[in-house]
Amino acid sequence: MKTHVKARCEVYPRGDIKRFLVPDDKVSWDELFPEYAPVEYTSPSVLQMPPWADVDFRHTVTNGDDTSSPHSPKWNQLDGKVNRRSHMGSYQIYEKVPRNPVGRTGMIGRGTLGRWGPNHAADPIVTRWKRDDNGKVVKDANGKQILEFIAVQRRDNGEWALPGGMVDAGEVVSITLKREFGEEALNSLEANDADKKAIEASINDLFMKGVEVYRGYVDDPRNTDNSWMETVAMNFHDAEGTGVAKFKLHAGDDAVGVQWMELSHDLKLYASHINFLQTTAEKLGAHW
Ligand code: RP5
Ligand code: MG
Ligand code: MG
Repeated sequence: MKTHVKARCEVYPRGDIKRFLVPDDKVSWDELFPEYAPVEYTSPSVLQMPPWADVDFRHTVTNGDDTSSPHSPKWNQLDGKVNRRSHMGSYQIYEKVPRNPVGRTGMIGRGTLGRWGPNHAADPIVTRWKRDDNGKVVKDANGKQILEFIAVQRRDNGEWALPGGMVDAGEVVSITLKREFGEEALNSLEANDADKKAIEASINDLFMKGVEVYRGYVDDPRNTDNSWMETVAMNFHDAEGTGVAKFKLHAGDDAVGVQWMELSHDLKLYASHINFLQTTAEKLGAHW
């Protein structure tokens, strides 16, 4: 990703804190910007140190003469169970903290993100061909087949998005993809045991063969100069329309809505999800 736009949104999500405005030509760290005075913000819920968040290691604990840091993250490495490696290559540490590899955001601290540096997510892109009432695949004016994908409406801001979520510490991406899809698009968290088993089986079936569409930085409105989202987006395509078609969609957890959405270039979606969908359409030779 060459630049970011949503990561410079004027008002930071879930509050009224305003970022320092970064013009397009001052995003890159290579450009001098002496007036740059980013706002510092880390949300109170992150500072309470839930299990998914880092400690604020910059504040050292003084114990008599002994000044020791309670925590010193191992940057650019697997740090215990926490993956601090970036898909973008090695990131820089500047004034003790990681520096956003894409550039300035107008905010320092972690905002609402738990980890310093990369915060890893996974995005399942579940697709099928659009069909008419007789089950015949629909084509556009150029004879290209039209894709539909499963979109969820986010609880935090009402925007439509891929049903993605954070990779838990120690979790492998293939598990995150299935777990988040089950939670957000099929409401697996609230299903009874029998339904849970059925949901799991159908997801396992569909998610057996996926195609990686994107791996890297996400232009997410929660990003800061020191914390940012990264993802692995995988496409699971039901070409015959026989597998996913039987899924009963039911929004759950972080999602308040779920639907099959027709894919086209002019959709307005959360973060940089539209870019992952464009690549999906290209890979499948679909209408865009
Ligand atoms: C985006 O945030 C990722 O692409 C993923 O869709 C999502 C993960 O965060 P939550 O949905 O858990 O808030 O950057
Ligand atoms: Mg989730
Ligand atoms: Mg989510």
